[in-house]
Amino acid sequence: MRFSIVGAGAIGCLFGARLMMASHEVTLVHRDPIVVRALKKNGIRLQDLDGTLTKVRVAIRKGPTRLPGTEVLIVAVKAYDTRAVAASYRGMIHPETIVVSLQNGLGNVETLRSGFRNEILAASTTEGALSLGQGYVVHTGRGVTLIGDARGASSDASSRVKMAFDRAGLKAETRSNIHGVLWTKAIVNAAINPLSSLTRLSNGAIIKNRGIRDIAHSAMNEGISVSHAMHIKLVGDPRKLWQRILSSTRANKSSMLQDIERGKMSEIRQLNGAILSYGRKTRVKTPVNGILTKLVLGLEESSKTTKSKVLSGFPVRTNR
Ligand code: KPL
Repeated sequence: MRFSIVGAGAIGCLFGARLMMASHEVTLVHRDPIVVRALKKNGIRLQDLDGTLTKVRVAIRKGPTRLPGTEVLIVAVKAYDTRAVAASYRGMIHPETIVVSLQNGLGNVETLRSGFRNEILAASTTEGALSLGQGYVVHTGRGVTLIGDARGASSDASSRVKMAFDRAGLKAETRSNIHGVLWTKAIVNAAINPLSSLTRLSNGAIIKNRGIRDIAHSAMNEGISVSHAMHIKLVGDPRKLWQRILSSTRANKSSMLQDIERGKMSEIRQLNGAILSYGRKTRVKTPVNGILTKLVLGLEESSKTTKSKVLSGFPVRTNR
């Protein structure tokens, strides 16, 4: 199959490398010329679960760009960049191309619909991926990727993408209730990512800490109440999934902690922030998600400043 992947972060590189190694055609697209240059020079460096390092050559383009011949376009950018992707690719992608949102957070599919007339699938993954620099990714934990048609229709496209992922060693399953999957995962991420960012603890350390577990459970209970008020059918109990994800990605730093450490924006608005705003709409109280949102917004602010100081010795704008 011919894949294009927009977003050469940890997840984009992990999926790109694995699909390439399974003989699919892959083009990675990234908007930052520095990342594009690094990937052109070194390819993707993938460190496997057993420590093996493999260099994988992929085609890399600076985006936004036309991607003729693409059968599947995977959107693997951060949730706060989805709007920019939808706007900049409007009218550029062949109508037959299947678009797959492989992202954390709520609202990505709805945002992609504003820019793509294509069939849109949503995918939610629990694969652990840690970025060690441009194009250098460590696969820190095996997970599963659930895929489904965003309109809830049964789709041949979901099965084909699932098969391609499976053959690439990325265990995948199709789901008809993909919105329930996305909500369940968002509730879990909202109880891992901000807590790991605020404490700087790895996923494995979080699971051992009683106090953090209590906060995580309160955050998840609020998310569950909001999802009920929204008539979303969750897929399993988020509290059990929380436990499972943390133990299978022990060695991982959550994606939000990775962003904070780089002085980048985080996905707090699309996780706890989204639960908070849906809570307001449905009149469900979400004080813990509210506090976590405000704290991480503060953290974003301070880590931006810290990064500037580290870079130059005095505060400068980093434009990232
Ligand atoms: O989705 C993740 C993330 O970091 O965003 C998990 C699965 C929690 C892995 O860290």
